[in-house]
Amino acid sequence: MRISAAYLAVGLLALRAALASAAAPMLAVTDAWMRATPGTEVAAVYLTVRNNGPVAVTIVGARSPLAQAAMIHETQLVGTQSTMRASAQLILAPGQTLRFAPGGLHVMLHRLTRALAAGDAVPLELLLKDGGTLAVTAHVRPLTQE
Ligand SMILES: [Cu+2]
Repeated sequence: MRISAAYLAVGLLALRAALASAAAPMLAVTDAWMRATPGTEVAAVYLTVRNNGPVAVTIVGARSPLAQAAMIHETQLVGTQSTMRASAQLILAPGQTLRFAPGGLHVMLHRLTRALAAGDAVPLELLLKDGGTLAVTAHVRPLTQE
């Protein structure tokens, strides 16, 4: 029996699709946290994400059931002025670690459904370019946390 080239090509495409959708488990998120929010307008989530897989993974956004909108932001100093800009996509190379931390990258939650207190756990998802999602739980720390 001969295996046709066309059959092989379809098999390879299926394999590539399977690898693409497997991107989410290759990302490891640690130390996801945020400060307690006195109000419900905005809050910033910080975390560390590492790509343990063999292919680059692109993060294109975020969402949380506790916020009406979520965006990836980057804080930048322009002169003495601290500004935030939206980050359209973040590409993590194989083996790369990306830190979201105060003064830099953060997930901005807009219009929280309720105020968050120290000790609360906040569910969110990172959205990947391949359509996958990565579930993250951010732990709320006291407002004074640096
Ligand atoms: Cu922001």
